[in-house]
Amino acid sequence: MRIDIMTLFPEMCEAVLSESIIGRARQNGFVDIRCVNIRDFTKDKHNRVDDAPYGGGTGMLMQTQPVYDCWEHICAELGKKPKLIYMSPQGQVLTQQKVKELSKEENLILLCGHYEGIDERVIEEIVDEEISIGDYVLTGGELPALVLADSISRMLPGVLANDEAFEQESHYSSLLEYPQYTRPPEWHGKSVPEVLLSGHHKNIEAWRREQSLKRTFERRKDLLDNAELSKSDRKLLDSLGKETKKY
Ligand code: 4HQ
Repeated sequence: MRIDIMTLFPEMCEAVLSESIIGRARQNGFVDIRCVNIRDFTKDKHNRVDDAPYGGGTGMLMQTQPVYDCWEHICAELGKKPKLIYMSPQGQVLTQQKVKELSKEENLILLCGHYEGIDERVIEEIVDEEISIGDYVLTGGELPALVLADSISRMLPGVLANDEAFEQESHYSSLLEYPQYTRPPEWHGKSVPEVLLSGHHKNIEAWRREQSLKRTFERRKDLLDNAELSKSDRKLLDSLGKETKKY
């Protein structure tokens, strides 16, 4: 998969995408992520890409010309017009289901706005979908684009180790994670749960499932609506809350 990120801050994006798991995945060719500088496409003699909003008000807006020409350049290079996603608090809030869906695309273009945003006309012309990473306000679309690129990349074959990738597909997804422990076995007077030291794999698996279910029930009941639950899962959830209705 190839992802082109249109941004005024390509170095900021590049810095994040060069590290850790995504950095390695890019180096190994499992994902091709490019950070494209919108400013390189301005025709303004002073290299400006923004201007004041018509009708007045605070802040500056990104202008149509550099954004549009940047997009045309990417599409010409690819020989196609991939789905273009504009990172915006006005979009649908990102979910793992959406991530999974987008990870099936061959190409994506992510558009990052800065300042007060982008002239609406170019959004109408080139944007296929708006996505928000949550109901709070950031200074730019770069962090949201990086969140989206990261979440999509880890779904691609080869990016995660095999056992990690398996957990993605298993019934564990859509529940919260169980707690985990590593050495030492005792720290600040706290011991690691005994079952984890027992070497009894069946019991460990059952304990982890129970922990996942309990945590999800206590912290994020809403997630249970979409979880795949066995008969014994439901029995455990029943024992947690007598008053509970549907999950
Ligand atoms: N932005 N999820 C870009 C966000 C945002 C979000 C604010 C996007 C500023 C220019 N984007 N504008 N939350 O807060 O995607």
